[in-house]
Amino acid sequence: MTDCTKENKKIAELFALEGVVEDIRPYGEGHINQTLLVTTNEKRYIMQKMNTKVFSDPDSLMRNICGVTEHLRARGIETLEVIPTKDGKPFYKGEACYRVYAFIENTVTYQTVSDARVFFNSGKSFGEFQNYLAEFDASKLTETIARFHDTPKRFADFKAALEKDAFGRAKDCEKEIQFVLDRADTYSKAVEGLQSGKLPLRVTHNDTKLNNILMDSETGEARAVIDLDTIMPGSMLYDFGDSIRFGASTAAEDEKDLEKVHFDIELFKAYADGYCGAVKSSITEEEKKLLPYGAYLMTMECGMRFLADYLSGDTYFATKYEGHNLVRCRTQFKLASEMEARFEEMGKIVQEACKA
Ligand code: ADP
Ligand code: GN1
Ligand code: MG
Repeated sequence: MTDCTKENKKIAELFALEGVVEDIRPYGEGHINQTLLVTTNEKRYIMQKMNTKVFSDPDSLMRNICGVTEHLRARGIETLEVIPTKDGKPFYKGEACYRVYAFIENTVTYQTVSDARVFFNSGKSFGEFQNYLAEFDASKLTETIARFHDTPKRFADFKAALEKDAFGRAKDCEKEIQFVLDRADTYSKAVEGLQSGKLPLRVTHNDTKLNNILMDSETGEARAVIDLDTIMPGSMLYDFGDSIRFGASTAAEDEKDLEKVHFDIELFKAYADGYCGAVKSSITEEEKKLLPYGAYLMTMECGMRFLADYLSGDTYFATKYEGHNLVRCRTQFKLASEMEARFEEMGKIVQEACKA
């Protein structure tokens, strides 16, 4: 066993696990927490070193997660099961913070959409999730990252990173920088809609990418929505949009060959059918009108966050090589530019999906 594994084993043993820890290894493709698969002689678990730079208040974060998962479980919905420490705490707080979930077996997560049916199912499941959250008392929730999807604020952060250009990287990405600057007047519609009351404030997931949902490995049906760290008040545009930016692409989020990256309108339709079918009794006319814009907005927002992180020396998103965040931002901008050309079609698809 490596020193790092021995250290992790000691931490895992602080939790109320069944059986004896036999193996620990890195797991999954998340960009924020450090995720480990822990195997005992009886069961499997997910242990995460929580990213306390990103989530500065782990106590409130875990209170949110325990509250939401209890709410879902009480309604018979499969969800994350928090495994407490041996002294009954929802997470371990030492030099770093760790939490453990039961591993949800016989499921898979996808990094790209393999078949439109899977994307339809994930849309349906995120839509249903939205409905369950509507019954959750929002006053019990702490905002875990302030102004998470406030795109004008993200744009201001991007401009500050550009101004600093701490690593002298701006010269390598002038085209990408210009792409973000040129669209400055398109970033405020969601925030303004929420402020004016034109868009309803809802409890949303806020990070609805495809690998944050576990699909049944046999049936392809959605089993559980995971990565509940960012459940906060927000807009339906965010949940719909973030799924589209990641899943309605013909390639992975970090595909280097942009020739392979396209916005796939058939996948957009599959997701819209699943999602809108589930939320059609609560969606408002304004939301319906703006869902396509939500897809564009989340794609631009994520792209400018990747680019800002590249300019700032890759301190936020986990990266596997230098330039990883730059590669990621390029796929987002390619998708956003293709969406711009298809807003009308996207709008019709959403209207149809809400009727069906
Ligand atoms: P991050 O915040 O870094 O994205 P996630 O909570 O999304 O971390 O976890 C990363 C990955 O680990 C997920 O995409 C999924 O593949 C896997 N995973 C997380 N929790 C579970 C679980 N309870 N059962 C099975 N797989 C899980
Ligand atoms: C992060 O945690 P993960 O990997 O599911 C990020 C999202 C981004 C996404 C881009 C808390 O999601 O906002 O859209 O990467 N999560 C946080 O892939 O910042
Ligand atoms: Mg995740």
